[in-house]
Order: sequence, then C-alpha cells, then structure tokens
Amino acid sequence: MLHQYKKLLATLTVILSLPLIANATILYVSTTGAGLTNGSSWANAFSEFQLQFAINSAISGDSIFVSCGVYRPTSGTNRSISFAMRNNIKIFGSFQGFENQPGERAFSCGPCTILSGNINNSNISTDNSYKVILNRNLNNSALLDGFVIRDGYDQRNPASIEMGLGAGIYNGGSGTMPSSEGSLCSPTIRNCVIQNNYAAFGAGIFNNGHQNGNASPILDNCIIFNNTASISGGGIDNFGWINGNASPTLNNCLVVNNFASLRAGGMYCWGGLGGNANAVLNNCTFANNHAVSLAGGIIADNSDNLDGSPPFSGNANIVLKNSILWGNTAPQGPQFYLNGGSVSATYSNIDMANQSAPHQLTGSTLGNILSYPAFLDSTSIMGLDNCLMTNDDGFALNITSIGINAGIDGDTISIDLSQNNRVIGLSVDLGPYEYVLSDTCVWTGNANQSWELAQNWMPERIPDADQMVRIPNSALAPNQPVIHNLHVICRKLWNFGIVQLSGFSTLTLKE
Ligand SMILES: [Ca+2]
Ligand SMILES: [Ca+2]
Repeated sequence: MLHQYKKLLATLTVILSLPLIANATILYVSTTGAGLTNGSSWANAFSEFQLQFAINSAISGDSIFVSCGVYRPTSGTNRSISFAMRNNIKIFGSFQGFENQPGERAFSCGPCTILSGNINNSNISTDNSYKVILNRNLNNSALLDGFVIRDGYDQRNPASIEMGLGAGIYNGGSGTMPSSEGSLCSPTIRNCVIQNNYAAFGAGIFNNGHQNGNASPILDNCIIFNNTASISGGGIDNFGWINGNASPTLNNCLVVNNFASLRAGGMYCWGGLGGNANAVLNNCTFANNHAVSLAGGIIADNSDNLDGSPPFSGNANIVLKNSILWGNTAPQGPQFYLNGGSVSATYSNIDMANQSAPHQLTGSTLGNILSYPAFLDSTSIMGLDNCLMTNDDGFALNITSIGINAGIDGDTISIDLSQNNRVIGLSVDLGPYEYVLSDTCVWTGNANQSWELAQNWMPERIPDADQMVRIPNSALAPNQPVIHNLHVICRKLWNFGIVQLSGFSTLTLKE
C-alpha cells in the first residue's frame, strides 16, 4: 500500500514537474505489533513475523525501525528461512518504541533488538535456523544498525557451496552464484552483537567473495563473541579464494571468546589462487579466541590449495592500527598465524611472546606496544552491569593501561563501542573502547600543592578536558591546590565541565 502510494506520488511529481522530494518512509516493527499492524507508525507497527515483509516492502531510501525484543526468521520450522538486508534500506534496531529518529536510541545496555535463529524447540540449538541473516547482492548502502544476531546453527557439511558457512551473518558475494543473485555482498553492519552462532566455517560471519566475487562488508562498533566453528574461523571467515575478494573493514570491533576446532578462533582470511582477503582492522580488540590447531586470533592464508599447502598466489595481508591482539590461544601462532600471508600493525598492542618464526609482523612497527594492555576484566565481557557496550565492559581499558592515548588519530570513527566520544584526551586509545575518566576528579593533595601532579588527584591522574573537578576543603585536603602556569592551565580549565570548590577550600592561581 505504502509502496503503491509512493509510486503514485513519484508519478505525480514527474507529471507536475514540481521540485518536490518525497520524504523517505519509515516502517515500524515491534514484537507484538500494534493497531492496524501496517507499519505506518509505532502505534500501527508491524509484528515480529512481518519484519522481513517490512524490509521487502520498503523502497529505496526508506528505513525500518524495530523495537526491542526477539525476532525470529519464521514462526514455522523451516531452518532455511533467514532475514535479508537490502540496498538503500537502513534497518535500525534498539528502539524503545516512541523514538522518531535513530539518534534518539540510548543503547544503555547494548543493542536490545535480537534477531534470533532459535526456532523450533527453544531449548535446543541444533534445530535452529541455518543462517540468521543470509545476504546477497548488496553494496554498503545496505545498513543494519543496532541488533543482536544470535543462535544460528549450520552444522551441514560444507561440501556444497553455502552449506555450513556463516550461521550468524552469511554475506553471499560468490562469483559462482546465478547472475540474479549478484556477485557483490558488502553491506554495512553497525552497533551489532554477533554471538552464540555455530557453523563449520565462519560461525559468526562468513564473507563469501569466492571465485571472482566480492564480500567486503564494513563493520563499525560491533561485538563478535562466543561463536563456535566446528572446523575453522570461529568469529569471522573471509573467503576470497580464486580471484575473489573478501576484505572487510572493521572499526571499533571487539572479537573475543570465539572458538574453532581446527584453525582461526577469531578470524580466517583466505585469499589464495589470485584471491584477496585483506582485512583492515582499526581500533579493534581480538582477545581470548581459541583454536585447537593453529591461529588463536587470526590467520593470513593465501595458499592456492584447500589443504593450505603451497603454492601461494593470492593476497592475505591484514593491516592493524590502534588495535589489540592479546590472550588468544593456539598451539601454533596464538595471536596470528601466517600461511603465506602477512600481518602488519602500527600503534597496536600485540602479545608477541609466543609468536615463533615465521609468524612475525611485516613492515613498520611504529607505535607498537608489547606489554599487557590492562583490560578491566578479561573474564567478564559485560562487566558488573551485565550489559554490553557500557563503560564497565571487561575489555575496556583499566586506568593503568598503557593503551590509553597510545593510538594515532585518523581512521577513527567518531563514537566508540560504548557510545562515548572516540577521542578523549591527547589521542585515541587502543582497542574499541575509549577510556572514560571517572566523572569527577577529586583533589587529595597527597603529595604537595601542585595541580599538575597526578598523585595529588583521585583517581591518580591530572584532570583532563570533559571532567568535573572537585576540590574538598582544607580539613579534608590540607594541601590546597596551586596552579602555577596560569596561562597554560586556564586554557585547559576552560574545557572542564565544572570546577567545584567546597566550602572553605581554595584554589590559588599564579602566573
Ligand atoms: Ca531451537
Ligand atoms: Ca558492561
């Protein structure tokens, strides 16, 4: 109906030659649906099993708004039914159900709209959807933003193309598909969590650009965790074999606790036989991924052969910047394993301790750090609040971390994984989380009266921009602060949120 209306409107526009631009339509979806269930507003939202219908009904430029809750690909038992994105359609999740635009979403506890493959018996996973999302024929105008993608289960033998590949998101850009299916599949995935998926290869995400195809998605601010590959590529698998391309770009992504029974717990990159699998990682953390055989974190493989043997004629050159590779485990190449390919890294924090030759970095190592990144708590992805994408997440940086301000600005996006400003302080931090100073910096005067000495502050750090500063009175902090380089500090003071002087406290300013 809406579709027809817009077609009519478009026709009228042409006939009347008016400089009229039709507003893009928003289609609304909630779990229960509401009112007329025609998607025209939150009060008339489509219901759970109309989500794909809404996506299919949209026309170029439209958006889909989906409220919190669980959405499955089908109400039936057919495991082959999946969600699918579309070009020039923006699909936004994580609305409470009153918002008018994506910017009003809070993400106070990570994404709250869940695309779940848990169909059939809800207590078992082996009967779930093979792929929660099955994409084809997409460029990066196709956007998915604000979703959890979970519970896909594709245990099928990967002898046949697409079977057993990518249970969370399968990006099908293989050149072997019929032309109607396209040979490009490079969508944009943003603010998403891909978890608890199971497949033979690429359990979380499989980017299939095999044989003259291209599957090179952009992932911004995503978490990929607890995915299991019964063979290889627990978190992500990039398959560019035979003149294909599978070269995703990941910005501010956390890839942790994924598992592979053979190779590459975190990410497989295979660009053999003239193909390309050149993943670009900016401000990403790969940690605690495990592979039983080799490549706990990442494999760079450009072997021409299925068994990984020479010759090597393609490209699997992975480039890391402002990123962390730490605590991944495998008998060989715990952080990364080179099978003909390369890994290069600058301004990154990589555990090289058990990286025996030839599994070494290529090229410049400018700005790299080899010591422990000091995560808040690497045993707890969510932290105490039990929410992802918040300041207490376990893979955020501890105040003592050498990764704070250790990155180089440039290819950073403006918001970090917890919706904080991406650059706080002198320069960007390593990994997906920008270190956020506690709201208030309290003067202690523990050492002396100098404003510019970290030991005089709690937490022990000189106040920076975006911070509240509180100065207790002299009974609590006998050494009241003195600012010496007034012309310098005043410029900084201008940036403080509040400088709060308690009763009878003093702040002395000296030129
Ligand atoms: Ca089930
Ligand atoms: Ca948290």
